[in-house]
Amino acid sequence: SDIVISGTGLFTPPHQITNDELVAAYNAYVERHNEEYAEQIAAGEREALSPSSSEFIEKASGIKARYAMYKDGIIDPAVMHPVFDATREGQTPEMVTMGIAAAKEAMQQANKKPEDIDLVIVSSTFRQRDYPGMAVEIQRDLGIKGAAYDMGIACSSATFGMINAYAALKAGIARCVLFVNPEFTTPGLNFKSRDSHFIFGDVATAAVLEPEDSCNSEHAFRIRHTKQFTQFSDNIRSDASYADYCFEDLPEDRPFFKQEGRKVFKELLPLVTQFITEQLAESQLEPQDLKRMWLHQANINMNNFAVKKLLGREPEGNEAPIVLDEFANTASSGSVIAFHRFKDDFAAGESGLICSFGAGYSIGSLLVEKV
Ligand code: CO8
Repeated sequence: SDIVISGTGLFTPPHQITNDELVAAYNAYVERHNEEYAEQIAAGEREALSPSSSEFIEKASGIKARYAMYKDGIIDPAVMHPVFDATREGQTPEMVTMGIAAAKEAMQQANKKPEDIDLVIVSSTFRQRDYPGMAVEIQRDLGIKGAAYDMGIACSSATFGMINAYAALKAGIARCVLFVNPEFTTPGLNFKSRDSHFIFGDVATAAVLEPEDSCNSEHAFRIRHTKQFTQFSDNIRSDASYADYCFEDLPEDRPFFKQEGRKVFKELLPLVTQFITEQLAESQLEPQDLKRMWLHQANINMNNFAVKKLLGREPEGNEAPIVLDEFANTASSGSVIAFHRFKDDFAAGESGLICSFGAGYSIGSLLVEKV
């Protein structure tokens, strides 16, 4: 039997932060910093910080706002990070709560009850705890029997996670998979960095995957082809490690996301367009045959560039929908948010591509067709 994505879900965090709010906090922080170190700056011993701007952010990235689980600390110039309680024994990490909210919507769309599911895959950029697995906690909380595990590969965690679900179903080792993709990115973002403070937001997505035989959902998309690619690059990097306590004098910005944005743009785009061209050719398709491309949501200029290269013209209407204006970059979730939001107008037999690209480098893609 073919494998289908029979439902998807989206959890939107409670707080929105606009560019203007974020920039106001950053610029107040810069002013404080430059006042505090005025003497050293004047003596040439320390560099003055420059202000950020909403115009730059929107023009360079297409981002207008982002969602956050916790807003107050992020927009407080004296704090500049989300403020929340550490998860202690018996308490539930945010990523589990976020994932369950998205999972419930996906199960509802797919018409599935906990007893129908026998594998839970949580795939995300970060893990709030190394073990026990967040997937196992979600499995317990939803009352699902069978197996559950965590995995991740940064920007392509969502597509690689769904491809893992597809492979487990194809191999017959699972009957119905709940894929959960919580991206609690704000604690991993350096809100004191002008180059990156605007890039990420929090979100969770989820999907149910199963053989077409058992599917009783009107939302189903058949997976026609999957493709994965990785090539080492540390142009996008975080050095945070469970062993960090062993070392003294680690730099303050060690845990955070860092990137060479220009290099990423330049190196990744040719890989992405070649990858998509190859994947479509392997399925005897041309880019023009797709109704829609639900692409990774890191940068609007990057997506427009990729689509233009593939179609030979600018994207029209909802051919390559953008959600990063509202959500910012959500690590691996962007292409799934776009799929969730922009899939209801498909007629049977129409095709589209869910494709992520980013840190690793990694590219993951599922060619799907409306059942
Ligand atoms: N405000 C005002 N000016 C600024 C700001 C700012 N905030 N930031 C930089 N500038 C200035 C620079 O100083 C520079 O000035 P000058 O020309 O005088 O030196 C000028 O603006 C241009 O700077 P850049 O060249 O850096 O600007 P770009 O046009 O390249 O835009 C972007 C920067 C938006 C970062 C862009 O390079 C980009 O998006 N690149 C693609 C990156 C990408 O796709 N990355 C993948 C992201 S990784 C991912 O998706 C998941 C990873 C894991 C998640 C981790 C979660 C925390």
